[in-house]
Amino acid sequence: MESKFSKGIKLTNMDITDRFFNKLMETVRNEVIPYQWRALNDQVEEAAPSFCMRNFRVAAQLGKKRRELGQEQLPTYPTHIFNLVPDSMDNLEDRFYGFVFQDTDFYKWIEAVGYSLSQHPDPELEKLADEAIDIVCAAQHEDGYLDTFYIINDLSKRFTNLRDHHELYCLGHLIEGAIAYYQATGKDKLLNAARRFADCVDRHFGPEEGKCKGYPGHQIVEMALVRLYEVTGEDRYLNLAKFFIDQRGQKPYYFTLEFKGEPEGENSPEKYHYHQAHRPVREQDEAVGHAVRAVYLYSGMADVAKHTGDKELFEACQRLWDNIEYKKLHINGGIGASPDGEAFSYNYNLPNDRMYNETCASIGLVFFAKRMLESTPKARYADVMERALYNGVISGMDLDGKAFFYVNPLEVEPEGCKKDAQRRHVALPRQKWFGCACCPPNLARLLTSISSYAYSENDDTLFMHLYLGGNIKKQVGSQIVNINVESEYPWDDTVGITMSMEKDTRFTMAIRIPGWCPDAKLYINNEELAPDIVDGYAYLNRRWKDGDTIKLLMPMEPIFYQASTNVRANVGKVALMRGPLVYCIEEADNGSNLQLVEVNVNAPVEVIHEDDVLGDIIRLNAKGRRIKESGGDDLYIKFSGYEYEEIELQFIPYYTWCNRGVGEMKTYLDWYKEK
Ligand code: FUB
Ligand code: ZN
Repeated sequence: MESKFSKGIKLTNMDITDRFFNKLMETVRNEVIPYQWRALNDQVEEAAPSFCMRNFRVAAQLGKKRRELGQEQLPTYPTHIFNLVPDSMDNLEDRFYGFVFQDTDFYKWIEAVGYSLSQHPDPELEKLADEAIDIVCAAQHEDGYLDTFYIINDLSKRFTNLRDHHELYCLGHLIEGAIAYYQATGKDKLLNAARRFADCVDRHFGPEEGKCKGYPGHQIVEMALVRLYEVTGEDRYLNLAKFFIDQRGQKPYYFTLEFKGEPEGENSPEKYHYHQAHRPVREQDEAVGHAVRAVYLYSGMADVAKHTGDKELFEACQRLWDNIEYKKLHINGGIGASPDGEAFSYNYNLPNDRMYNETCASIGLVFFAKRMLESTPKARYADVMERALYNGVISGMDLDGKAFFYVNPLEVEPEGCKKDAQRRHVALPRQKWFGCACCPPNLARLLTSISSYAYSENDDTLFMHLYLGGNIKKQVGSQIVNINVESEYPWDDTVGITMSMEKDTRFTMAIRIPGWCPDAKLYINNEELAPDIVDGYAYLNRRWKDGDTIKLLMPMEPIFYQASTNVRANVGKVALMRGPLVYCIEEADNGSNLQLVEVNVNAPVEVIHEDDVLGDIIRLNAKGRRIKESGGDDLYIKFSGYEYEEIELQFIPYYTWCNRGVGEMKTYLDWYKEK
């Protein structure tokens, strides 16, 4: 934490021209946001209903009745049901349906809408959003409380099941959505609703005597409260975030107090690991439990540490980060190796075909990386952010934004995903929507705000973490400097930067040298440099003048990688990458029975530019061989070795897999060397 902090650039300060991300962002803007709106309103026939907007309407009606008749006149419903699915969509009752956290479907939608509007004004979308905000705000209880599950079912039970229910999670997403919409439009109706709910929570929880000492079962409110503090300047939001963080893991365990009457077992130590509440967070050094919750917590910890200068808390973030990066990270940036609890597994247990790797977990890892980078710019944080973003995050969506993966495997045998209990959670192909629809809207909010991940700044430095192309405005003293970044990343190896400004100005461009390319070269005005590289960033501090150029050259040879030998699943195997992209082979190009193919690691790999059904991409062709089938009708035969036929293996970028129907896929392959 010794260096000066930075902050992600404002979305309005960058006009993105990046071909790769522009396509993704346009897909979100034109497909995902409108589709999601229909999903929130249960208008997508082939998808599981969300009930989200309906729940807000029902809550508002009940609120009206409550005010007219009194709370005691209203019906109550049980609050132990986690996901209420009606038998039929006809004759629904005036009650809450769906998962307990269904409100967040809207909050994530409005966040993506906010980010999108800040870059692409769209009066029609804004009008729709305003109307939706009216519906949401009408549901808010007089004292600011806003969670339709309890408003509809039984208000007297609110905040009584922090472990399993998601009121504080809903508040977190509400805050994030409200801030995005406020910053895009200047309209503060939803922000005020978020503040009122945050104030209600602040009155209920805290260190003061008489207040509840609980903390959320599903984190996110911590980082959201820090954002609310940043936007409003109100210390109490930061203090509340810190309270939730420090309370977690204290003894006596809050969840045990909360569930006094519960049968033994429910509050077992595993449950505490699941919630990262097994120990005070400052003492934790291994990423455990539900992966999304974990990385949301670590992000909140990094935020609080940054704002309070809390070294001890930041050191805990660093230890947890190291554990993920060195022991628990799949090559595609996926985390959460265990489907049991959507959770981290033990160190180095990184299976290829039965892992979980939820899209949201990789997104959460990107959040965590962003915060680590803003506190201490180390290229390795950005390397992981990039690994996740270009691989296991965007594989969560198909190329036309109409279907989504919840889990992101590295190897697939379709029959196994249907018939093997350990792989059944790998739903093929991508799904139209999910009853528990956390991943698609999470993708939408991340992709629409991508520039704030790619670049961060402080008064005198612009950090380039990712090589996103576009025009950036940077305030330096009283002057606005325009920084134009031309980039065909991740396909092309050259990034060109041109400065325009009225007066010569001193500031620092801090450019990340990617971990995958230690031989990157930098040029200023076409002269090669040997800059100071600190923690993987080249710091170019000078008096810049109009027309100055920087060129970053990152030779992008295809490279085979092997995992640490501690990763049992991948001993004797290699994965192919080019630049930040992980590649895989699919049945569509290579036939079935991919267990029979091996790749030749010392033959040249051909780089092929293709513009086809998978988009304008680079494919890689490698020499390989296929074991000839043997054995006949016998399951076991006396050893005689295999016979091979030579083949050409066709690799595609991992994120494009499963866009041509369901088939086998492999990322890690057996290898051999030509004699
Ligand atoms: O609990 C809310 C969300 O649902 C989690 O973040 C996801 O992992 C899914 O379980
Ligand atoms: Zn998810």
